[in-house]
Amino acid sequence: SVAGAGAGPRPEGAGAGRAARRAVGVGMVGYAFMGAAHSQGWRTVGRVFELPVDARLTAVCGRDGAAVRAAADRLGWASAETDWRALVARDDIDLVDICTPGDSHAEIAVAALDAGKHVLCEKPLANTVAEAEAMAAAAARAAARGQVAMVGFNYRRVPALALARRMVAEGRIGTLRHVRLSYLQDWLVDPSFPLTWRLRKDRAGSGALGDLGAHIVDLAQFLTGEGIAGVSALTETFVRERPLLDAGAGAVSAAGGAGAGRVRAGTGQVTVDDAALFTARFPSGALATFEATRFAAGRKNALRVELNGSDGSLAFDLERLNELSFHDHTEPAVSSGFRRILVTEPGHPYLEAWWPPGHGLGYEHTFVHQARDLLHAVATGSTPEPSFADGLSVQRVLAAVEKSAAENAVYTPVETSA
Ligand code: SOE
Repeated sequence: SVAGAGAGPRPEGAGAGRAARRAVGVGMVGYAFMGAAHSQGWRTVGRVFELPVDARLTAVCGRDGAAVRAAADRLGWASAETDWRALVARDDIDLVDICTPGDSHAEIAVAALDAGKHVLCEKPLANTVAEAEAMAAAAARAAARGQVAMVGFNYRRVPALALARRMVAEGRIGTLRHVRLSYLQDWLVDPSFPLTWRLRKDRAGSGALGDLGAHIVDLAQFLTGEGIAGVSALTETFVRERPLLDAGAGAVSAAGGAGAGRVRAGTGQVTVDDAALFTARFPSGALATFEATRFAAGRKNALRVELNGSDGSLAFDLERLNELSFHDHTEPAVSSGFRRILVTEPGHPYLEAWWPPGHGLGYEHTFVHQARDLLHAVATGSTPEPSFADGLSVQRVLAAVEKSAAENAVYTPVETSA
C-alpha cells in the first residue's frame, strides 16, 4: 500500500507507526552522479511511499576523506567512511549500495553479500561475464539466507515504461514482431573531451555499449519478457586519442560537464567503443534493433523505444517521459492511429503515491521507485527485479555483441560477375 492515494508526498514527520518499523541501514559506496541520484531516492522514498521498513542513510564511502565528508553533508548521510571494507563490516549497515565504476562492482558486491548484507549495484552489473557470474552466484547463496540483490537498471521504474510492460503482458499489442531501441547521447562529439574513466576498458568494461546499451538490452528483455537469443553487431571508436586528465581530477561528469576536469599535457588511448549498433532475435521470433552512441550531436539523453505487434504498437521517448504512445491496430483504420497516454493517473505504475493527475515526474523519481521496490523485497525476502541473474543475462548479451563486432562479418556489396 502507498501513502496518500494521489494526495501527494507525505509531510515532514508524517506517518504514525514509523518508529515501529524495522530500520534498514544503507551504506553507499561512491557519491558522484549516480551516488547523488541514489541519495535522492533513499532520502525521499519513505516520505512518499508507505513502506514496511525504514531506510536510514547511515554511511557514505569514498577514498578522499574531506571530499566524502562534504558529500555526506550535502547528500544527507549520517557518517562517512574512506574504506569500503570498513563500511561492509559495520553492524549498522544492512544494505550496501554500489555506485562506483564497474571495475570494483564484483569485489564489493561479493564481499557485501558474503558478509550478510543486501546489495544494490549500479549497472552494468560488472565489467566481464566472469565477474557477473561470480556476483550472481554470490547473490544466489545469499538469497538462501534471506538477503536480496538488485541491479540499478532504473529506467524500468519510469512509470510509462512499467505501463508499457504491463500492456505487452496483457496482450494489448498482440504477437510481437519488432523491438526497436536506441539510446543516444552527445558528450563525446568534441574530440577535446578528456579521457575519463568511462573511456577506459580497465575501469568501465566497455563504452557506449555497457553504459547505454546495457540499459536498452535490459529494457528490451523487461518489456518483452523474453531473453535475447542471438545478436549481430558493429561497434566503432571514432576518436581514438583524447587529452589526459590530472590524476586527481575525477570531476568530469558522466554525460558532459567537461569543464570541471583538469586536463594535462599529452593524450591517451580510448580503449572502449564510442558507438554500438546491433540486431537481435527473440525466441518468439521477434526481431530487434539497438543503437547506443555518445556521438549523436544534439541528443542529450534520448532513450527511445518502439514495439510493433500484430494488434498494435507502443512508443516511448525519455525526453517526454510522462507519455506513452499507443496505437490499437484492432480499431477501424479510418479512425485509428497513435494516441498519447499521459502516464500520471493513480492507476498507473508508481503514480498512486505522487501528485494529482497531470503533475508529471522526472528522471530522479526512477531512483525513488527503485528504492521502494528494493525495500519491499528486503522486507519480504522476495527476489527483486532486475536481479543479479537479470544483470548477468545483460552482461552475456554485451559480450556476444563485442564478439560479433570483433569478428566483423561485414559483407561488401558486389556486382554479380556476368
Ligand atoms: C552517462 O552516459 C549516463 O550517466 C549513464 O551512465 C547512465 O546510466 C544513464 O542513465 C545516463 O547517462
